[in-house]
Amino acid sequence: MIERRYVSTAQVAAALGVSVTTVKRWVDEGILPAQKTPGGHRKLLLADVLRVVREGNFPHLDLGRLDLLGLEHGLPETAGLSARLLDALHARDAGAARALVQETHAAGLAVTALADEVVAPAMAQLGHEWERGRIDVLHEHRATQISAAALYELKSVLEVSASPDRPVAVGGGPERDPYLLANLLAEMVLLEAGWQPVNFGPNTPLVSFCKAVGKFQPRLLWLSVSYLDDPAGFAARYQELYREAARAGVAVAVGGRALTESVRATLPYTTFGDGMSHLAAFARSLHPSPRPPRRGRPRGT
Ligand code: B12
Repeated sequence: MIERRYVSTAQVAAALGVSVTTVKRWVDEGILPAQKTPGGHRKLLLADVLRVVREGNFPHLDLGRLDLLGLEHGLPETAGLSARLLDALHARDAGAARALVQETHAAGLAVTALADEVVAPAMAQLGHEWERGRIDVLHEHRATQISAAALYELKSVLEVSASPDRPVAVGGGPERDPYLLANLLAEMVLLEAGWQPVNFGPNTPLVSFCKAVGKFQPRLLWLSVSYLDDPAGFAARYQELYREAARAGVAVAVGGRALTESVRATLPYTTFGDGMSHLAAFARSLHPSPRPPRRGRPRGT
């Protein structure tokens, strides 16, 4: 059902147009995470190889060597993937949702695109159907749980290949905001960007984030705000959190539909983002991920 596709160092060397020794050195330098088999062989997760492909520039790239059926024709459009996810959610087909999430990632779709171009549009469509009375709030809850289950499995794949020395980020949603998916995706995007995210999830009192800043000494705090029943009360408590973070030199990234322009105008923050691609770009600006050495490196870097 869930394929964690592994490829050999020889396959990777052939696909990237480099020697097996180079691939082994990249593994030893932590640029290409790998698992060692009891026999001492290095097993590389396909998703990691495709991530390095995305970050590097390999003039002799030949993905066909990784015999990934159908990749030479490129990934399907994300709009099509989002429609497929919506179909799975309508049908309450958890298996189809899991397969879609796993396979698109294994095929090279970044978590940021999965979040902004696949999951968010599919859930937004469900929201419109609820608003028009076509579906019940029950479907929204079930769709959230099915999507979350598929994402948690992908998160475990991302965690396997995470390198040891990563900066810490803490985050979640404020009190009385029940929204789960945006925070889970923020956590996964930060994992993919080489961070160690600590997600407190939705409905977390802002005062607890103040404590988390002291306890976890993060470099980054994210806040996803999808629902506010008391914007003024939130702004007052948030000011205290931002002061705490600023004192500790912690960058604060905020986002979410409830942070409208008028609400944002009352808040200090380091960065605001409309989508997870903004969070990833900001996180990478604070902590650039290590790049493959010279051979295959983008021109001029
Ligand atoms: C699922 C859902 C629920 C579920 C939540 C289940 C759960 N545990 O998560 C439940 C049923 C609880 C719910 C409740 C309500 N809901 Co509701 N809900 C939704 C729905 C369908 C999907 C939300 C979701 O998870 N989307 C997926 C995430 C990944 O996408 P996203 O939130 O857009 O986040 C993206 C960006 O904002 C950004 N982002 C988000 N956080 C962050 C953080 C950072 C740092 C950055 C950089 C970026 C960023 O990136 C994300 C990915 O692209 C939306 C429809 C929609 N348009 O999203 C309606 C929707 C948000 N709900 C709505 C409403 C009205 C409500 C209720 C008030 C209904 C009611 N009367 O009770 C309540 C309010 C909450 C409450 N107190 O209960 C309306 C809001 C309308 C408005 N004007 O804002 C919507 C838009 C539906 C609609 N079309 O009318 N809801």
